[in-house]
Amino acid sequence: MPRIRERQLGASALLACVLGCGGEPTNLAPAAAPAAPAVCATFYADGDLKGATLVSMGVADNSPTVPPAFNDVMSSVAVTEGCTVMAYADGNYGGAEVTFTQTAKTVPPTINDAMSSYKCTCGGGSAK
Ligand SMILES: [Ca+2]
Repeated sequence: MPRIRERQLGASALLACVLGCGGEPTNLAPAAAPAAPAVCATFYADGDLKGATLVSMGVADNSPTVPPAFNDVMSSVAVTEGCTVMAYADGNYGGAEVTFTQTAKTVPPTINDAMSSYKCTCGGGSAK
């Protein structure tokens, strides 16, 4: 008889725990997926990542033109890890093209003060 009461006690204690023992919340949030980078790359008007900036947002950002104030001024670029920037000397992805897979505090002469359009992609995604 005492053993049965013991078992009943154990069962009710277990039930109480299922309903909530306190402490950790029971509704566990699913593991967060790696967030897509909000910024693909940041272009700078001057070298050493200085001067006016133009920010490329998203995992696939194509700009056939850049804002007039930023046309032919890019001199350095900060590339988000895992992202790739293709900078073009002319609009609509024309002219000399330089690809950046990492931050460049200086850029090749072919693209320095020349960028007029760009494509930026992250995570191996293909831009259209
Ligand atoms: Ca410049």
